[in-house]
Amino acid sequence: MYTPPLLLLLLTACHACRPQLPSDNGGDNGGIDTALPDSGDTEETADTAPPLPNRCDQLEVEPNNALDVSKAFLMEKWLCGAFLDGGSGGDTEFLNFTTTQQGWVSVTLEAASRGSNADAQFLLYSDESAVIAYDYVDSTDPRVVVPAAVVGTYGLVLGETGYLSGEGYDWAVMASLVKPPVDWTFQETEDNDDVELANPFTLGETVYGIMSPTADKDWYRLAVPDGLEAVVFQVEAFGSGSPVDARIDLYDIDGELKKTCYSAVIDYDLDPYCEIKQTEATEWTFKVTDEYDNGSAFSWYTLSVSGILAE
Ligand SMILES: [Ca+2]
Ligand SMILES: [Ca+2]
Ligand SMILES: [Ca+2]
Ligand SMILES: [Ca+2]
Repeated sequence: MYTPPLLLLLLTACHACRPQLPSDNGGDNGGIDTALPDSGDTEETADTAPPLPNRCDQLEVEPNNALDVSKAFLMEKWLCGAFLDGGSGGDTEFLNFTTTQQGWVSVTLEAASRGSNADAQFLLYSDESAVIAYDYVDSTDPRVVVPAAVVGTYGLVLGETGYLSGEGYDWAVMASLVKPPVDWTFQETEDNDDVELANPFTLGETVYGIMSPTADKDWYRLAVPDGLEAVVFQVEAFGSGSPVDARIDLYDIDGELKKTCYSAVIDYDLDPYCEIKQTEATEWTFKVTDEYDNGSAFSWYTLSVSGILAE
């Protein structure tokens, strides 16, 4: 997965601009309130407003090319817009939405899947985290599902990966509160960044972990009984909307690296799945990292370890 510069630049800008976020400035940010489509008294919702396009519940309001003109939109409804007249720098869309409770949030951006020419990407950020999403499994349309611990305003910046804009570069985005996409039996305990600090792991369990800060290392230690044929390590992350591209490094009882798992058997499945033959009682240590050392409070994974019994 490569890293286009566009949203990285915006990300840097956003960090610099954090004190001006709508949630922080008491609502005196021009444009935020007037962008809400249900406010009933704005020019955008006048009687003469054209009907909404198919599968659109609200429309983008320009200008929105900078954080100080970020436009609020409603969760659970499609917001439609276009990368239009952006010049050589492309058209960027600074948006925001507000949660009312803790939980998990999904953000889905549809462009190619709606017939648009745009290769759309987005930056999602809160006061404490940020993630950039380029694509999702087998589509150039990005989607993330992340824990939303912060109740309040989340920023969203949309961009076209090649800075392209014009006729036919439409997009639609929705932010939703969703159920947790995964189950787990225990949560990691930091600091586990060194093998000496490995969290104990029992066969049959599933851990929930966060890759944060960047270049986080999560070490685990697993006792394996005899009578097994193999041990199976299985990550769930990217395939369920996490930004994490996980990797597992497995070490034997002597501390020797025995196997590194990057992905599943199926193409495009970034979530590692690996089996390792193990018939005698022993101990494994293993480390979960992000392949690109990315990390944030949004960067979650689960890892299940199970035994395959000998015939
Ligand atoms: Ca636009
Ligand atoms: Ca714009
Ligand atoms: Ca961690
Ligand atoms: Ca760690």
